[in-house]
Amino acid sequence: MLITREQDWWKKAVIYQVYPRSFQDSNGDGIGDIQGLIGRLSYLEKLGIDCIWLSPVCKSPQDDNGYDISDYQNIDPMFGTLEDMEQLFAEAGKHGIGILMDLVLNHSSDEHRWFQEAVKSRENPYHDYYVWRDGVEGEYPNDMRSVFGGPAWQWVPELGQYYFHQFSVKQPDLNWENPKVRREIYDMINWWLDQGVAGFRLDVIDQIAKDPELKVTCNGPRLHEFIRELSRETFQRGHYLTVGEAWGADVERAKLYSAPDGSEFSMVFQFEHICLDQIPGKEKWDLAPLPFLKLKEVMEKWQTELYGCGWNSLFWNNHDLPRIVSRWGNDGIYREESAKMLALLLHGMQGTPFIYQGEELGMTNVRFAPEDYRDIETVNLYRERLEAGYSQESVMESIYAKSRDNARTPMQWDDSENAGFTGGTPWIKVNPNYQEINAAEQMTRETSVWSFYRQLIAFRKRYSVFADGRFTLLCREHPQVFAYIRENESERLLIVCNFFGGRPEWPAECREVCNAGKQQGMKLLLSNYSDSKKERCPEMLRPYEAVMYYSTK
Ligand code: TEU
Ligand code: CA
Repeated sequence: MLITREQDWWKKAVIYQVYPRSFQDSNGDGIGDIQGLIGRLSYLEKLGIDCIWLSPVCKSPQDDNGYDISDYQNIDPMFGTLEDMEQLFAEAGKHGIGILMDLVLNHSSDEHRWFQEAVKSRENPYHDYYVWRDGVEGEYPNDMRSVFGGPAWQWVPELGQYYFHQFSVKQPDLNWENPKVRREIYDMINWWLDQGVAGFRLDVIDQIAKDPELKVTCNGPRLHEFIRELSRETFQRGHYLTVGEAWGADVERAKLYSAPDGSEFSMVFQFEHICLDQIPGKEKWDLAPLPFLKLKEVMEKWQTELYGCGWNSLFWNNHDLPRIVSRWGNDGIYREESAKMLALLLHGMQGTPFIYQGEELGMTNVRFAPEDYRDIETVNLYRERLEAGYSQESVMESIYAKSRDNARTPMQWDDSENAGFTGGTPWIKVNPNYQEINAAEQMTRETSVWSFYRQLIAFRKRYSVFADGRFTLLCREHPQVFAYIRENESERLLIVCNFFGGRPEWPAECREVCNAGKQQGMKLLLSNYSDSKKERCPEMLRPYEAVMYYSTK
């Protein structure tokens, strides 16, 4: 149920990310929409989530699936109207669910009226809403590259200038050094606050203070000055959940972003754990195995160093990331066990959990034919790497593993055609495994991934140790087991996860905790195997076995 909007309400909340174009189509055009989402609010209420993070639905030419906004205060017709948004806010409220809008403030669409004015002349009042450099055609101001491939500079012959774009050519970077830009943005945000949003996710917010001369696109010198002004001018008028996407965040910066005084955001999405299976200095497409001991070390660091002085988001998935059960779990015979293990491991930690649509079903990655991919990043990568001489097989292996479209195949509602997502032709193909993996089948099965997530969400609301318990890592050097304790003055959780498919002995360090716990009536709270022992720890762990014990102190 919706948590009342008192201070720090979001510390007990669970958030569900909806990628609207792939969630539920209501009018048969093959694209998800706001009315479709309204029709699925009771599903989300049953799951028990408190807020929806809604990926962008504002007007956009859809060059980057809506992360290229051409009108921040209107809704793209493919998703619906402002009236549909008003209905969503009202209906969601009746289901006890708040709405977080996705603010894309680092760049606009080149079809935004600001940019349409900016390219008219160097003297136009909107010209320096963007980042321009004089130049000679073909001689880029420097060798900076776009995240989506190609130069980060685009020549405008009529002006004899280049504009800067960290993402696609149709996503010109906004110039945050210009106070008029900041004022326009704050006014827009306050308008959305007046509409009744519960908060915001802020897209690549650590890239807004850029200096292309110095090739600085992340953690620029004025970043926290801008964020504090933004927070002061908007969010601090109430108690909102604000989460910044910060690929460049380390713990020290996260302490600023999530300072308890509310001077910046509630929290950030940091990606240190997510990047561990990437080869340093290489692109995400160059695959590497996950260094498991490093994963434990990184997650322990974030849990312990933000304790009492900041706040974590907790996530494995989003619309940019491959699905975790395929990436670090087992999407074969142990798909359900490993999906539940990954969920229990994450949701036992301190922070606000974010569930990405379909994660609660154990949805998997997909292996499409090249022509079936839709994401600009994937399409560009395929072309660029083939042109660079990579074999098609190696390029496709990278795409199967890391394409953002892995997360963007339509939500699998039931085993009817197109998984119940649309009555028309879906904008992107449905994962062929929808007849085995879908919500309808799982909502009535107690042993389903969906039912497991529902229990985890309920426990977070029931036991305060989930929100305030101190984290202690166990079995630090164990090559297969990720185990930890959470405890406050009156409660203790013991979480033990076999991260792999082997059968390790129950670790001695965990046995000590179990034995001590027995005196305190430790009981099994949750397991991903239906026959796990209730009162005592097992002798060994089965493939991907994950258990959560609870005791009072
Ligand atoms: O993503 C930021 C971003 O850099 C990601 O695109 C990431 O670098 C990439 O996916 C790694 O493969 C945000 C949005 O989440 C993303 O969907 C947008 O494409 C991007 O910003 C531009 O708005
Ligand atoms: Ca539609």
